[in-house]
Amino acid sequence: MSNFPKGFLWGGATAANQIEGAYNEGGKGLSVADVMVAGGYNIPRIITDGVQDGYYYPNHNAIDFYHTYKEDIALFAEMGFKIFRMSIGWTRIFPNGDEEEANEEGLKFYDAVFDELLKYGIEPLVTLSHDELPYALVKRQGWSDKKVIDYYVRYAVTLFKRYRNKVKYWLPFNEVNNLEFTLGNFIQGGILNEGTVDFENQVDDEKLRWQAMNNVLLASAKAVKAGREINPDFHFGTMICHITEYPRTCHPDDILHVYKEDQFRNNLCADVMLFGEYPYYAHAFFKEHGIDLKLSQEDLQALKEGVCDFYSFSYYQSVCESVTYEETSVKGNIMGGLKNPYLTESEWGWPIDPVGLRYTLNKVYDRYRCPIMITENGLGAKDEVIDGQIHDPYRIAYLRDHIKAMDDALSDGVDLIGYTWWGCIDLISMSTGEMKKRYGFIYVDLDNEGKGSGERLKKDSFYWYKKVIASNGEDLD
Ligand code: BGP
Repeated sequence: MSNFPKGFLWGGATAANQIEGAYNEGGKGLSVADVMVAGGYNIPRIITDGVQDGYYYPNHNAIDFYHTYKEDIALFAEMGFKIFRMSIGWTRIFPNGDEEEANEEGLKFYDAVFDELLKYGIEPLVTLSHDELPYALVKRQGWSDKKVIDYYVRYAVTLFKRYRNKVKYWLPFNEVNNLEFTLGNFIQGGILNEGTVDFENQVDDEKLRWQAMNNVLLASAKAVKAGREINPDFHFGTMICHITEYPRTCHPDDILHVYKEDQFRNNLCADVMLFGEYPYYAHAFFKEHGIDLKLSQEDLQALKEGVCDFYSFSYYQSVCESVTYEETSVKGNIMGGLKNPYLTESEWGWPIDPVGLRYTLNKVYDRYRCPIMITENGLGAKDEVIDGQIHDPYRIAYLRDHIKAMDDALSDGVDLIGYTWWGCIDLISMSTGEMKKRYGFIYVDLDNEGKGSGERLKKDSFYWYKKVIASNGEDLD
């Protein structure tokens, strides 16, 4: 007997910028994703100052979900999805981010998407901001500008009012803690050097970064409070990029190092979003680094009043860290860290660690004691089409092992309520801009240059996941 409770929310996850395409249709403005050119494994995505001739921007057309959503949602329904995670493109609603009036055409598009999902009994889970900050706000130093809080709250309230009877589950920000990483500076924070920059050469002004982070957390809290006033039945979740860290050795310095890393990397934002205040270790850090967030009484009150009610996170991998270990072999991957000799890796160098998922679920439940949803987990891999079929046993194996880990965590007593596999349909990779880094159960016939028919094909994993959902996690053969 599996431990999955009745009503467990099985589904898949996406983001507007990685699926919709139609980047300049329906009155949409430019977002950060629209100025990122394609990269590759270990090739950073160049960010251009506006859209420029001579570059290929993969998110502009993505997989064209803007025009194919009916067909795609029918496939999700066929798999038996109970929930579908998607984001709303901020610039479809407010093209420059700071308008007084919302763009009706954008709102209508999402009305149609939600209606389609609800027709099949699929619950929408909506991220308000998934790497889609309006580019016009980036030009004004993104989230480090306090005014962006008001623009975001206006955007959020517009959505809450419009969709109050269609959407119950909301995530204010995708991987909110990534703002603290260099990679997140541009994508999440929109803090940009003058002119053309790339990930490698991001400006790294620590004070500005924390100011931006604080503005994001305040914006989240204010939106959550406003949302609950509009519909008390709304559920709000954190969305943390959880990089589970292991000490590479049992040297006490390594244990302490990893503990501190975990606090800052994984816990800090969730602590604010679920406990309603900055934790003690953050105060100590701010003091030591001369960071003054200038929090007013009103701000402190806002953080308290706008706490989320469930914990959600992305889990792809674990990494090893050490301050004592002499590592001669290759470093970890995009998330840093050292290689773990006990784990295998994906073709893109991401360690595969299902036991780490059980460990992480226990760890976060222990800390927050609230319902938990895994809102991203998945394997990016190359697929081959042979006679119209895609055999992807590697994806099924990854999924099976992670579902077993969830089952084990449920038996440990963790209150896990849902699981949305990342990239349930092939989409544009966030870090590389590639199509060939495929996550989907549904194959999309497009290559890295956006060439192909766009046709959708069901992979073996499509049928496998369907069976898992139908048996509520029981049938994993
Ligand atoms: C997360 C992002 C997603 C997604 C995923 C996989 O960090 O929230 O948008 O893309 O990672 O990463 P990638 O697309 O780089 O393989």
